[in-house]
Amino acid sequence: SGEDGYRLWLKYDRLNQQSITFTNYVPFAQSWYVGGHSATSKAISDELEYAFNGLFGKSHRVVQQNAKLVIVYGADATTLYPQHARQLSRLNDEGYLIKIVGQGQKQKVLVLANTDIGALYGSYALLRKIQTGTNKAALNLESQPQTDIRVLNHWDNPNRHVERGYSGQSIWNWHKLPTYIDQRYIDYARANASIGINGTVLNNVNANAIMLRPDYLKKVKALADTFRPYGVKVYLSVKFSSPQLLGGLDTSDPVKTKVQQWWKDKVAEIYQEIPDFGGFLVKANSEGQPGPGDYGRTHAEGANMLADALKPYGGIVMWRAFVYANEKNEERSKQAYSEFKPLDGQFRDNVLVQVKNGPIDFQPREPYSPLFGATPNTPMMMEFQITMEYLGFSTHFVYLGPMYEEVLKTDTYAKGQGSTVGKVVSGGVFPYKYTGMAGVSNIGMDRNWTGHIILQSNWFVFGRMAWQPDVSAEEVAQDWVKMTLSNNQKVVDSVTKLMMSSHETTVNYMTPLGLHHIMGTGHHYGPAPWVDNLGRADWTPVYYHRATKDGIGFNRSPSGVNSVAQYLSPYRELLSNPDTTPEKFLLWFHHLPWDYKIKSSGRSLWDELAHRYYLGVEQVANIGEQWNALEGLIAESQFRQVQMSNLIHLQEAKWWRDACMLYFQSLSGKPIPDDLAKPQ
Ligand code: GCW
Repeated sequence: SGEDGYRLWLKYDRLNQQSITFTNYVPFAQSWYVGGHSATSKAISDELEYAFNGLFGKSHRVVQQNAKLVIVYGADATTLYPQHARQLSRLNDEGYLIKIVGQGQKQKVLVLANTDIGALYGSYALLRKIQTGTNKAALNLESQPQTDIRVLNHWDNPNRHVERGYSGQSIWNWHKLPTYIDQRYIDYARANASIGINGTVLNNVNANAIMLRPDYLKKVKALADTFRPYGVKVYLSVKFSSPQLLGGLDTSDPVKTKVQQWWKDKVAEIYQEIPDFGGFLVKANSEGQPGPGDYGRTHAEGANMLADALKPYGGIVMWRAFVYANEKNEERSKQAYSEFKPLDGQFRDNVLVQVKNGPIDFQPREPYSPLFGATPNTPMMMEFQITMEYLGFSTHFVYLGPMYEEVLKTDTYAKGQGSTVGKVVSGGVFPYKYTGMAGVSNIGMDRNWTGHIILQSNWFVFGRMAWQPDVSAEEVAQDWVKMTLSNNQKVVDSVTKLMMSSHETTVNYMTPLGLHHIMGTGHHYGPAPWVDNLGRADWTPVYYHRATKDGIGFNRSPSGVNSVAQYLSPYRELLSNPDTTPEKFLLWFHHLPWDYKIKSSGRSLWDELAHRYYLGVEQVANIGEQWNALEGLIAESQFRQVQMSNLIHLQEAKWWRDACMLYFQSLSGKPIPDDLAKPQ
């Protein structure tokens, strides 16, 4: 049924005819006009038609003069509404204005933009305002994206397996492309456009060179053609050794003319098919992938070769900073900074360096990567993980908005106070030519797209935060609940509250107080803090928690591996001392005795650890109870899906707690505090 989650936040369920929202907005649904003749203008009309029929049970398109809702862009907008031309001229190509003008019968809503894509974003914004029951008076809006490149990264392989994907197979049906255009591709583009995502990297960063073969480029072209009206550009991950693998060359050394020529020819071939192709994403010299380092060249030399090939067409390179190697003999959290900071200024102007939010690897919680704020001349692009590799796959109820927000709002002090990570990423600290944010997709063939209804919100919030890095996670959660589940106040309040605390809850039962990388080896599901025999320190849990009978935690302070030196003052000094380190990062930066006194609670470190693990489980139990109280207020199928997942979630939270407590107890030799050790 339509309630099973397939329609995401674009459900457009019928509004109650008695509601103020219905009365307020129904005149516009009965009298709307969209200007222009582009494919995007048609996409806008299609969406309005569909949405208004859903929300109001009626929709009527009229000529411009008679319309109560007018959506126009470009010259139409400035000619028809010269009074708004100045405001429009201050907006970029993707921005929009929504205006409510006139009174009573004469009242009109205007959606104005410089381009058809801006008008598309404005239309989705208007629909969102209606879906969330916004008062008409609050409809005057001006918005434009604060980052340029807002992309999903699909870790999808050509055989449809999704690396770290927990929602079924890849939605890209390479076998039936280019001829068969699945409706899902169009719905995917609609969903992305509705939250401002303007690009997609179709394939895994652990790239298969096959994607650049002429027959695959035809398939990629078919997707690009499908997404174009929705403003979603296509990008590809490329394998650095493609000149050898596909071209039959004997090298992929970036300084060799024949290698450069091979890429130039390949890029020309791509643009022949896809004139607005976005560019390349590259994982090089990382976890076994080939790269410029194979020839003694730097990351900059590798990236620049590709950038030069793409430049004539306006394409860009997103070069990943996720590089680390056990052989380097440097602590893993420090390696990306050590490698890339010295390269600042050496990259072409169409290269962005894409950095994971934290310095290790998408842990439930990490401090921000010190590369943010460290490179005045090289745009650092944010990479968030939307898929839940280290956060319970797709059975745990976890909203990532607060986690993204925590990172984006942290101050780097790069140019004094207020130089938040979000500002760095959006070019507000250093004037980057390009800015961007990438989210590793959680989408698959599951009916509900993301394997768990609640996890749809992570796709949603990623888009909203890429558009506006300082948007509040709570506001976005509310919008999502209203659009996806229900406008019922009890549902909105209760689910938003659960969502807002769900990330902290997960950290509590998985990795409290700054613990990290203690998940099961390889698959990263469930606890395995005891694993100590992997032969590589940088993959081994005991190396990260360092628990012994004396204490626990990783000393990254100046008396240890001194990764804190990569942060700027005064954050650096704060992190150097356990007494001033935020408790959430305590064991990330310090090794402390079990009886170290925790400031906020006065408990010993051991008791605090136990307290958090037990609290996490209680909080998960509470999610289940609160959810159950909403029965009847949410569509049956959505309700049941989440209810069943909550049962798994609770079992697994207990698994985490018990496994970690028993293991750490075997080292600390301390009892579980009395107030916790009641029968469960
Ligand atoms: O988190 C790790 C994952 C790998 C992934 C890698 C990366 C795509 O375990 O599966 O590979 O990060 O980001 O490159």
